Amino acid sequence: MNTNRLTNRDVAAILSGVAARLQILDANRFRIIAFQNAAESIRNLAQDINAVDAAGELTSIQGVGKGIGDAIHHLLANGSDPEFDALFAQVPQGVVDMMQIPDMGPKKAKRLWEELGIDSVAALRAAAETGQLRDLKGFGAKSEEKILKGIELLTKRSEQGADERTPIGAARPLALRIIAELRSRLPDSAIERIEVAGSLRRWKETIGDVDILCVSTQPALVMESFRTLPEVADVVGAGETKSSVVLGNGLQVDLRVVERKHWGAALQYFTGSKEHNVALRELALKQGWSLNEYGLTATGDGDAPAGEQRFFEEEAGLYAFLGLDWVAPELRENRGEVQAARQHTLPELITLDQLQGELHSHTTWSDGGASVAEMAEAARARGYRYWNVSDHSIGLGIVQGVDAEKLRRQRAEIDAYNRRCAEQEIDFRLLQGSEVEILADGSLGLPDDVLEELDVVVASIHSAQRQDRETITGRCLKAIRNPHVDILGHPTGRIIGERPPTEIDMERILQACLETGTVVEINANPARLDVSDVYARRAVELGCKLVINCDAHSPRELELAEYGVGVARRGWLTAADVINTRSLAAMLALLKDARKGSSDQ
Ligand code: DGT
Ligand code: CA
Ligand code: CA
Ligand code: ZN
Repeated sequence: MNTNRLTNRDVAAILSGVAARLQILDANRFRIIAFQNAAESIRNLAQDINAVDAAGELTSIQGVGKGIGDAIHHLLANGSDPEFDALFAQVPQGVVDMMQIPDMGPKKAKRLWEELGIDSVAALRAAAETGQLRDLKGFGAKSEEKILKGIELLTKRSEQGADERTPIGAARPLALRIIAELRSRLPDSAIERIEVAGSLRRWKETIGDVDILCVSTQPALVMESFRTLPEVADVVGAGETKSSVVLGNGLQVDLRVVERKHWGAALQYFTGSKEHNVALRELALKQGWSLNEYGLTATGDGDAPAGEQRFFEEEAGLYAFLGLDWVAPELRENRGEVQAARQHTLPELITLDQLQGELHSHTTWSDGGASVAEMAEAARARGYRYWNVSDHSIGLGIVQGVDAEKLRRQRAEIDAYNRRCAEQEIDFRLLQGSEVEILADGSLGLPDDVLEELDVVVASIHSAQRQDRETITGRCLKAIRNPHVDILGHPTGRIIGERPPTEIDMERILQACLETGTVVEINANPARLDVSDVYARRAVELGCKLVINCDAHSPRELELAEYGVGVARRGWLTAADVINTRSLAAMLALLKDARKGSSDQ
C-alpha cells in the first residue's frame, strides 16, 4: 500500500495542473475541458477519492471518464502517472503561474515562454521593467505597463493569504453597496436594470471577482461614476462599456453595460459558471445555434438559415428556447442541472422566507453579545416562530460555559419570556438547548441527565481539531450516537480562508446521522458555511435531514441566514429537507426524541 496517500485536493490540483499545461500547449479544447471538469468535481467530492477508487467507481464521478479514471487510478496507486509527469516536466510551473496574472491567457504565456524564454512571474516582471517585452510582436510599452500592474495585483492578493479568493460574506455586502451607490449617484433614467452576475449570483462560498451587469442608454456616465466610487483603490480597466476596478481590500469588480435586448443572454453568460455555459453552448450547437453573450446565431445546421439571430430580454426566454426550464443560478455548476432542466425535474429550491425559526444561537449566558430577550425580539422581528437558545456547555478560552446550575436559572428566564408571549397571544416560543462540546475523547460537555432536560441539543467541536481521521471521526460518531444529541453543529470545523476542515470522514458521519436521526447543520455564518453545498447535497441524497442555523452571537448576525440558504440551494435542497422550515410542532416531531419540547409545559 502506498503510504503517501493523495487527498482529493492533491488529485484535483494535479488535474488542474494538467489542464493548464494542455492549454499552454494548445491541445484539443475538449480534452482541456475534460481535465478542468474532472478537477472541479474531485475538488468538490464528498467521498474520499481513494475509497471511490478502491470500490472501482472512479468513472461514477461526474466528469470522470474511462481515460481520466485510469490515469487517476495509476496516480493513486503509484503516486505518479508517466503522462502527467512528462507534461509537468515539459511546461514549468512558473509558466502556469504566469496565467494567474489578470489578462494573461495561455497564448500570451506561451509566446513569452517560447519566444523570450520567460518561465516565471519574477522573470516576467524583470523583462517588463527593463522594456524587453516590446520587442515581441503585438506587445508594446503599454502592455508592459499592464503586465506590471497585473503582477502587482497578483502579489497584493497572494500576500493577503494563501487563498486569493474573497469569502462571500465580505464580497456580497461590498457589491450590494456599490450597486446602491451607483443608483443614488446616477439619475433614475441612467440605469434601467442592474444586477450582480458571476460567482456571487451563484452564491459560491468564495468570490474571485465581482461581476456586475447593467442596462443603460448612457454607458459613459455609468462608467465614469463607477470608476470614481469612494471604495475604488485602483482602476485596472476603463472601456466604453466595461470597466474593472480594485477596491481597498484587493477585491476586483467588473462592471459591464449591455443593451436591453441582450440582457437575457448577457446575464446568463456572465453568471456562468463557465462549465454550465459550456454545457449550454453544446446543447445549443446540437440544435443548430451558436450561443454567446449577445444571443443565439443560427449555424445553418438546424432549421433556421445560417446567420439568423435571436435575442432575449430575459434569461428564462433563452432557456425556454433551448427546451429547458429556467435554472436557478445556484445550480449552474454543471452538476446535472442542464439535464434536469431538460427533463423538467429541477428541484423546487428552498427560499429564505420559508425559515420559521432557528436552533443554534448564543446569548450573554456564554459568549453572545445580547440577552435572551434581545435575541428573541430579533428573531421575532424576522418573523420566526421559535428560537433555540444554545449557549456553550463548557468554557472556550476566557468565555464561561453554562453548566447544569446555570441552565436551571436560564430556564427560568426562558419560561418567563414564553409566559409573556402566551399572555399577549404572540405565536412565538423560546426553546432551551445547549451547544454541547464534543470533548477530545468523544464524551460531551454536559452529563446525559442534564441533556435529557433540554429541548434541542447541538453538539459541536471547538478544540483538538487536528486529530487524525480515525480519531476525529470516531469522536463525532460517539456524539451522534448519544440519544440526546439532536444536531451536529458545523461538522467540519473549517473557517474559510483560515482553517481547513478537520480530517473527519463525512461519508461515515452522514451515514451515522441518517441511522440515528441526527440532523446535519448548515452553519450559515459565511466564515463557516459548514456543511458545504457538496456535503449538503450528499446528505440529502442519503436521506438525512438538515437545519440552517446562523449560530448568531448578536441580533445582527440573524441576517446571515441568507448565506445558509445559499449553501442549501447550491446543494439542491428543498424546504422538505430542512427541519426549520416546519412549524414548531412538526419540527420537534422530526428530532431524535420526538417527546421533546413538551417538558416545559
Ligand atoms: P470567480 O470570479 O472566479 O469567483 O468566478 P466567476 O464564475 O464569477 O468567473 P469570472 O468572473 O471569470 O467570469 C464570470 C462569468 O463569465 C463566468 O462565470 C462565465 C463567464 N465566462 C467568463 N469567461 C468565460 C469563458 O472563457 N468561457 C465561457 N463559456 N464563459 C466565460
Ligand atoms: Ca467573477
Ligand atoms: Ca469577472
Ligand atoms: Zn455556536
